[in-house]
Amino acid sequence: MEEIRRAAEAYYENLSEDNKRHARFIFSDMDKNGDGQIDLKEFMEYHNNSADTHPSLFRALDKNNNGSLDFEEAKVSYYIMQSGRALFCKSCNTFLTDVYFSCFQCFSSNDSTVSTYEICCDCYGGKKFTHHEDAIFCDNYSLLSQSRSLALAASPEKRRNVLGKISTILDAANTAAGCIIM
Ligand SMILES: [Ca+2]
Ligand SMILES: [Ca+2]
Ligand SMILES: [Zn+2]
Ligand SMILES: [Zn+2]
Repeated sequence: MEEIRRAAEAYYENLSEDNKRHARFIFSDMDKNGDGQIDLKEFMEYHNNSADTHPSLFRALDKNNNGSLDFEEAKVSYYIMQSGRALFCKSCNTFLTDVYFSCFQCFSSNDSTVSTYEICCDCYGGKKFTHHEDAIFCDNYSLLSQSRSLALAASPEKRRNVLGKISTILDAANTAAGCIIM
């Protein structure tokens, strides 16, 4: 989780003043009783309409374990939501705080209906998951470098597909960020 916290801090420092205000706005919007803290109930209610939340995410965000999030802790939540980093283990459903493994075939599939399959180190190491038999799992770091070699090794046409896919992902991320800046 420490890694995500550091990334969130760097991300926040590079936000425009408008976006920082927006992060503040989201925080006070979540803080229904206005006590300057987000408790689990407020957090879950706020994210009610989205599937990308889970109490394990809240617990991971609550750095000092006092059962609520102050603004500093909530900044990390803002980053996770904006960057699409809200990933949960497909097997045990816990929030993937640090390194995780992902099925390479599903990740690099050209079929947009195939969803990615991520699992935590415990589930992967303990073989506590069911996925297609021939799955090759890569950790998130090697996935990143594999994506590059995949893009470089692919035929020009396939490369366009890979790059197209990446830019679609980036577009989606930008649109998501753009939507709530308004
Ligand atoms: Ca509150
Ligand atoms: Ca706390
Ligand atoms: Zn797991
Ligand atoms: Zn797979």
